[in-house]
Amino acid sequence: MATIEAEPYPFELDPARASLVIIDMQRDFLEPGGFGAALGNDVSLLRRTIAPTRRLLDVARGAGLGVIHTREGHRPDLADLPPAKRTRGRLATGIGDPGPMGRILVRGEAGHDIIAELYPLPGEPVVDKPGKGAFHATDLDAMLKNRGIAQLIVCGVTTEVCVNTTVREANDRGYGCVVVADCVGSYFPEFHEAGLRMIKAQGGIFGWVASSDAVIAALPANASKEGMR
Ligand code: C5J
Repeated sequence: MATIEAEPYPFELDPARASLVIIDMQRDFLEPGGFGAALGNDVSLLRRTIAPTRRLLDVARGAGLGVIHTREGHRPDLADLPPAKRTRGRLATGIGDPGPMGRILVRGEAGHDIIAELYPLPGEPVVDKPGKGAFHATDLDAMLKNRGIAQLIVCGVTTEVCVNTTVREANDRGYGCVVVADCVGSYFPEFHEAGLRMIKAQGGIFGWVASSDAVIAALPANASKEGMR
């Protein structure tokens, strides 16, 4: 066991039962030529999560932690796209339409893929999710349970949408979640702040919030180095 300095209070991490979950770090959300940017969003607000997430990912891989990636998107025939999601926002160009990097949020298209900086290694599961939450209509829960995972270290975008939804779903399923504050991001700074506050409010009603430095310090290789000092 190792202790992560977190809010609202320290998180007792069991590395053998923990997994790093990286939510929707997709080109269409993060790259300047993608769908998010085409909608007028400032992608630099999301891109600042890339370097700390890369560092945490390297340490987690080195520590032998399981890593799971998710991507939001739909089948090419859009059979899994609810009409209510397709029409939401009254966008001239929306999900399934041709976008700057292929059909928007459609599996197999360039923009749907994960950014190069955080690309999954062979053997790291990629969960394709049609919803905001990573548990909805996916096999994520089964994969975690089959591996004996009870704790999630959560990174990704966006803080108030897919990260928050996933953490709430995970919390209801009994997982302890630590959201890594500098490894989650939003196009809206006020929603990012509120999204983190909602998670750790009321004694950690949905989970804990910690910095990537604090998580890295608690991961096995580093925890043992701390112990040797
Ligand atoms: C995610 C979204 N990944 N904001 N999607 O947060 O639509």
